[in-house]
Amino acid sequence: EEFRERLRQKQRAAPQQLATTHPLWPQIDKLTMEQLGYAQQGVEGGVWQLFAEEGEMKMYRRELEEGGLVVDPLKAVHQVRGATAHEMAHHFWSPDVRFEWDTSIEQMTVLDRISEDTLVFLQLHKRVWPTAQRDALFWSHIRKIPPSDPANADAHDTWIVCNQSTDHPDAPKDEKVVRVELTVCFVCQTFLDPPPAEGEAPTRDNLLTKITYCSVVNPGGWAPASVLRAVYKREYPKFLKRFTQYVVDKCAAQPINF
Ligand code: 18C
Repeated sequence: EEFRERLRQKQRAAPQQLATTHPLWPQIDKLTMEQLGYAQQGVEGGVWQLFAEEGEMKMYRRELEEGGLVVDPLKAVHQVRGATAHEMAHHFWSPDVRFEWDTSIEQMTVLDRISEDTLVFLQLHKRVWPTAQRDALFWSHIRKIPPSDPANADAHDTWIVCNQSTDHPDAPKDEKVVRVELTVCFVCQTFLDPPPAEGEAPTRDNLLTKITYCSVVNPGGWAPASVLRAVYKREYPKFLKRFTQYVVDKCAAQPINF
């Protein structure tokens, strides 16, 4: 009970400062909630094909082309022990640690701070032979889902990060670099499993976090389908394994941050 009270105090002390007056806000709010619903839909029904599996991690894709470009939607699920949904989501969102885990990036700039939970990023990605180099310009929003939301079901708590391509006056298109279009969501739920003993505060051994990562990336210009699908198949599993291990290792010696 003492632990729960400390948690309640912490939540009262840090009210979310929402970007409700920013012109992008209605889009950010709508897309984030849509993506949460999309992430929580199962992968049954035959449209999703499993293409990578390692331990608890499973990755599915749907083959899809738009205007002759491969845009294959991806949906990945994973489970990790030892870190919370908040810790996972925070590290996925924070610009401070991006280079620690996203090996596809060459440069990253925060172009705008829409609010304390929403940033605009410009990223230059590594070039993949034989195609032009890519960049990505997107807003990135992190949010805790209210405990009363049905999306929480039997979870202890749920967090989401949603990334979506946007425009920005400080990032005109470069002739040599092709801009991708992306929609990405990263949803995490903490479960206390096994639950702590009666009256005991949870330790990291009680934390089980379920992760769903969905993305659709339109390459924005010519890229051979075979090269693109090979990069996709190699890079997504590498990213999710590396990222989750990074967060677990980094948080291991720190107090739990729900
Ligand atoms: O979600 C991830 N990272 C977030 C924070 O950076 C954010 C970024 C998303 C970027 C999406 C990909 C952008 C294009 C990348 C170009 C290829 C780089 C590969 C480098 C290999 C050395 O949401 C984690 C992202 C993990 C990235 C996996 C790579 C995905 C490839 C998908 C297809 C890319 C289409 C265009 C590439 C054309 C080249 C054939």
